[in-house]
Amino acid sequence: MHSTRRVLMLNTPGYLTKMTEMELTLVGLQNSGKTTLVNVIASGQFIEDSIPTVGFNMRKVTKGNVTMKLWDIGGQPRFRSMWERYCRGVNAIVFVVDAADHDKLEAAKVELKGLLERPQLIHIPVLILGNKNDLDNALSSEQLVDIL
Ligand SMILES: Nc1nc2c(ncn2[C@@H]2O[C@H](COP(=O)(O)OP(=O)(O)OP(=O)(O)O)[C@@H](O)[C@H]2O)c(=O)[nH]1
Ligand SMILES: [Mg+2]
Repeated sequence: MHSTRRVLMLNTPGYLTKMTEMELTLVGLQNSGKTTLVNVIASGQFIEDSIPTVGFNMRKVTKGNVTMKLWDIGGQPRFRSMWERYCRGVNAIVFVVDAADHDKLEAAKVELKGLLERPQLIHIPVLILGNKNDLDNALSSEQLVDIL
């Protein structure tokens, strides 16, 4: 018995075959899970005991034809004045929210609003990422939209 092999020819659009580089900045309150997310994107591993980021980290990750430069900025109040500087000129901003920490949502809202109002960032797309949705008390994305 012999197997039949099918050859599939795809006419891929240019953006899939060309090397693309993009730069993203992750911001959000401390403990929202930015560094953990970067680790998962970079190595597929959930590292439980990540330590709070002091200042920022930069990681370059290549997935297929896309190389991402990820700026992971500390979320503690003393680092928040740096956020704008690291967000300028990037392709997109990822604002990470701990969807299970209800007490911090108001503070997250204030910081998000402040960031969106910066004239230098007005044209940069922002992704709001509701994180920690594995936890029972995590809010859904619809609930986050209502609150934020
Ligand atoms: N249950 C759960 N815990 C998470 C998740 N993501 C991150 N954590 C935990 O949340 C804590 C904080 O994660 P970090 O990635 O250090 O948070 P951060 O936003 O980088 O914090 P700063 O660097 O201080 O701004 C760690 O104990 C993580 O293990 C998640 O998706 N689910
Ligand atoms: Mg961090």
